[in-house]
Amino acid sequence: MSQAQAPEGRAWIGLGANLGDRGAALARAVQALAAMPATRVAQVSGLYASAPIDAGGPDYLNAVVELATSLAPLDLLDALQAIEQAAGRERPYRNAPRTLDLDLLLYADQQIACERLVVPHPRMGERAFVLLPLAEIAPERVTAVQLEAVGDQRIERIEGPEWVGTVSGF
Ligand code: A4P
Ligand code: MG
Repeated sequence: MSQAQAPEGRAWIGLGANLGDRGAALARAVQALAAMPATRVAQVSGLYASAPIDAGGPDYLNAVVELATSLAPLDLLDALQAIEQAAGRERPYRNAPRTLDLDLLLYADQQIACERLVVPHPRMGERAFVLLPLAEIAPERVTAVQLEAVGDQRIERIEGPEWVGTVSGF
């Protein structure tokens, strides 16, 4: 990893898991995010259980984390993918059930479109499992119209932000 330094800015990461010990995987992921170079965890949303969208398999656990980071976007993506791999992520097909998915949702106010990275995440605006936890910690980044549009998706907030400390494995 080149670890090019950018001025410190905010980035929001979507966390999801629907295989294995999902809560422990997400809690360990937050710990791994906090251990990335030039990065700290600024905020953690509550923990949500959600029905799979555009995918099959068991229900997901989802959350969103706000980072303060000096990593440049592609270095941040490299670090996220390394954490996914360490969590045993396999990619048999698109939207396959997964032990851990880390998506870069937003990087400051930047718009990025290159082969490996599109930011804002192109599907985030249609997904309750992103919008609800994001609205908790960054309400200015989510609109009422977006929230209304995903109102029919099955999702439940099962814990507040303290889940990070209470789920086993952290
Ligand atoms: N990539 C491009 N832009 C980004 C970005 N902003 N963040 C590229 C992360 N990666 C980005 O991702 C494939 C490639 O996308 C990466 O190599 C990267 O270069 P992946 O994680 O390997 O594959 P994927 O998970 O199948 O795709 P993706 O895009 O993560 O899927 P989605 O669209 O996020 O959907 N339902 C519920 N309830 N909860 C969920 O968490 N997740 C999905 C995954 C589907 N349904 C779900 C959930
Ligand atoms: Mg992904």
